[in-house]
Amino acid sequence: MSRQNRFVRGYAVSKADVDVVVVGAGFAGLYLLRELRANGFSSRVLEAGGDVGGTWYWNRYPGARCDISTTDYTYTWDPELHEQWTWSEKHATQPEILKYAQFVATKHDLYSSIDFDTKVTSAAWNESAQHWNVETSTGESISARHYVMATGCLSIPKDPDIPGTDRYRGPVYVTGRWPHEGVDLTGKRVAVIGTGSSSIQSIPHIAAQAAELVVFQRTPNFSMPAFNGPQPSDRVARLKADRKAYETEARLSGAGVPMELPTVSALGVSRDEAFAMLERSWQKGELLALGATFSDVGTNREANEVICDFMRSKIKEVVNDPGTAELLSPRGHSYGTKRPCMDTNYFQTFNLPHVRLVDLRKTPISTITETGIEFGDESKEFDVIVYATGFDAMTGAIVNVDITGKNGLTLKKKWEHGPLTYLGLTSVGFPNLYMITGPGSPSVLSNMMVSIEQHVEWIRDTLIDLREGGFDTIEPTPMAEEGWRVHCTDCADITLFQDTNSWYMGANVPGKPRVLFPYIGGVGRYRQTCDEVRARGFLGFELVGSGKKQRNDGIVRRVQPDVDMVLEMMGQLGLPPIESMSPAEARAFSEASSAMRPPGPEVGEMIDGTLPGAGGPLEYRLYRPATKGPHPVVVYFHGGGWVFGSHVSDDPLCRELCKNADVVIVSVNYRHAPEDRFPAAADDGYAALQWVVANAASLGGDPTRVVVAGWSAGGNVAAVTAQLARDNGGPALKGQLLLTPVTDGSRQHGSHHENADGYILTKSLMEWFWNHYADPSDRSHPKASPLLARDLSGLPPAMVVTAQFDPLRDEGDAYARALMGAGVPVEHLEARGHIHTSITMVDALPSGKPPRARMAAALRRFLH
Ligand code: N01
Repeated sequence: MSRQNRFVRGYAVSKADVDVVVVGAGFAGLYLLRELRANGFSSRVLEAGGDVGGTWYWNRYPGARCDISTTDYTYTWDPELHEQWTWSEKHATQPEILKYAQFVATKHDLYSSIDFDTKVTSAAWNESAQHWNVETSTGESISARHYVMATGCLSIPKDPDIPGTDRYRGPVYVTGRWPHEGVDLTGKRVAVIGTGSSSIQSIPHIAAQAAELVVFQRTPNFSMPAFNGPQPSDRVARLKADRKAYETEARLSGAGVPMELPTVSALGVSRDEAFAMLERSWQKGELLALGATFSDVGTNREANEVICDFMRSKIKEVVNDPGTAELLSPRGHSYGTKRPCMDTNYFQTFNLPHVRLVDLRKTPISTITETGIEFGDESKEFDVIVYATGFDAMTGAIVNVDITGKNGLTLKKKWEHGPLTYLGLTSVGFPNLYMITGPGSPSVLSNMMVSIEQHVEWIRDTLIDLREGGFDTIEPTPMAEEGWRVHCTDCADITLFQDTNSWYMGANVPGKPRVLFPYIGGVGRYRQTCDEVRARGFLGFELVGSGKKQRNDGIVRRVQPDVDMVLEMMGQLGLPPIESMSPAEARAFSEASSAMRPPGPEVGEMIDGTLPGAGGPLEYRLYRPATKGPHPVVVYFHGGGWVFGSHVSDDPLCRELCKNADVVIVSVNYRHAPEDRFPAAADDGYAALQWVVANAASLGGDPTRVVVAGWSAGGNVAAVTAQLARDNGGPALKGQLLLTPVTDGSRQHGSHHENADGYILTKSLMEWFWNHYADPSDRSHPKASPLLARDLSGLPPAMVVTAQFDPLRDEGDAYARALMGAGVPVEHLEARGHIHTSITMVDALPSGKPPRARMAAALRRFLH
């Protein structure tokens, strides 16, 4: 029988030849096994432990519990379980969770397909046979079409990397490998090294038995009381009312647990109010509650510091000795960038007379000895040492197995500079290999149950699609994998994770690459992405079957993640298109939107005034830095398609540029269309420049150091003003800063079609702007279309910023190239993943910060 036939019919020729080998019999392996069987795939599960349960089989240290509520940390795929199993408390203990795994495995008769005490020693892709050869510690060779690593994210304890660990002659325990029969520490002198979740849970229990306990702490951690007890009544009520709706909400949420979305900035309320809000979250005793109190604690360090202060105040309240309280108080890393912990009387334990805290930053361990530990200038004897030093997380268990893909490439080698995956599920060069909750998926930043079920279902559905489509193999394309890497990095870059040495960043294992291993874009968005990949014909994958091949190359997420969220939110609001409004309505809409945004940073001074324009007085707003003047001057023109906006409408951007470039900014309210059509705006731009230079000294500016700048239609006015200044004998300019400028009224460029819809500025809105501003016959005039000027030489140095998903992108790019061609020095920044408006959204979209930093640097270069 051909392999193809066997695969289609879905039964095993022999135990040594199956459709799917799954490594690991934790919650992922169990559910996958059940789904594979239910869908006619022959399968084997290989498990290194002696029973099911995965992490809950191994982590038996005293006090081990799950810190996601049992309302949420529970399978959803078998509705009968909700009737047949009752969780006894809010946070289940390790023994209870293990019993649950055993109960499910028994109920669904899964044990018979699992080989326990069986490690995979190697797995190699056989290219000619198109299957995996899996070798086990029991000497078996198994061939499988598909190979799934369901090995968990925190399975391989890391080497404690402390000198002298081999010397110690007393008993040593590792929290992640705690003896099954338990350990009696009564009357013992115990050392615990490490203060992560495992340690924080176990320390109160160890202290209750030990005669003496010394805790060796390198980095203090944030922890809140678990307030364990009955399941949370509000969640229970919601589950009873509509379980399906609750589960759907969890699946589409940020972290796999239904939470109310925060809308308030931690900096937008008084400190007292912030602390009162945090207190309410604290009282919930839920791991995710504190972080979900405010909208900006994940991205804004100052906002995050509010939570840190609150948490430190709580430690001070319970720890009697102020010195110990301070030592236990985390400083120098943002809340949430190391896994926050939940405890029961952890901090209180340090009030006990036989418990001591040692600060390894002040007194590092010089060596472990035969009888104890030497640290600082002390040498202390211990009866027992407990290592709670953590795991080689996310990748440890995967690369621990020798996995060899195409052309002899091992996964370990491929990942030596960081894991490369597509969706955290698959990897180029390793056909038919899948990772459940692998690096590049939400995994440890989520309720693992939700993420496990999502991955299992995606793999199941993919295997069914392959079978139905007559395909034998699936492998991601290099473009898709690189696109996913970039997207994961974009997501990580807007958070505070990068600054902290955590296991999330691989920083706990010497030599491990420093990247954010899990995907931080959120459980719901991630699920939608995975679903989209399948719905779009396995976008980013190559599928091969006998005599057929389907390669659907592409990148699934290209827009910056925060920009994507804004687009989604705006889509949900269902706003009417601006081009369906009258100019007056559009102006009111623009003003109302501006009123809701963050104000931008403080500047030294803001003064409103009027200046003479080409057709009458124009309002302006002057922004002055807090530093000593006179300052160089930027004459700024706002965006708004010549129709709306004003001298104050780009306030946040002007403030930030003023502060960061240390310049005076004069933002001008040039005349607007349709009341004042072309060339009113252009003439006002030039008139304003002349007035500012003539009056620079009285404005606190330096008339010899002046730049024009503008965004969108304002970029058009700035570019035109620079040309008018060149052609009319001055004033001399030091530079021009053009942010996503309008440069060509013909609108023939490809980006007008490519990005016609969906990115706020649309093709039809641009047409509406032009129709209000200029007659078709005027649009080719260089005062309307600076790109069409016959000569661009002799213009001041420029910085041109264009955005990837902007209809105006190509005309901005063309202007940058044309300036360069004319010998003008140009810095051209093509902002990847940005849209027309996103770079101006100060303090709202963190991904706009790097391009704006480049803009401020350009101004400094032009002017200082
Ligand atoms: O491990 P950790 P863990 N010298 O890596 C210290 C999950 N979990 O087993 O921070 C001295 O967090 C290290 O110090 P530092 C959860 O996701 C969940 O506690 O690197 N100290 C740190 O203090 C959790 O995050 C649950 O400076 C050394 C500690 O050891 C993850 O598992 C319960 C050292 C390690 O902390 C891991 O938690 C338990 C050295 N050489 C765990 N090396 C629940 O759901 C390391 N350290 C409840």
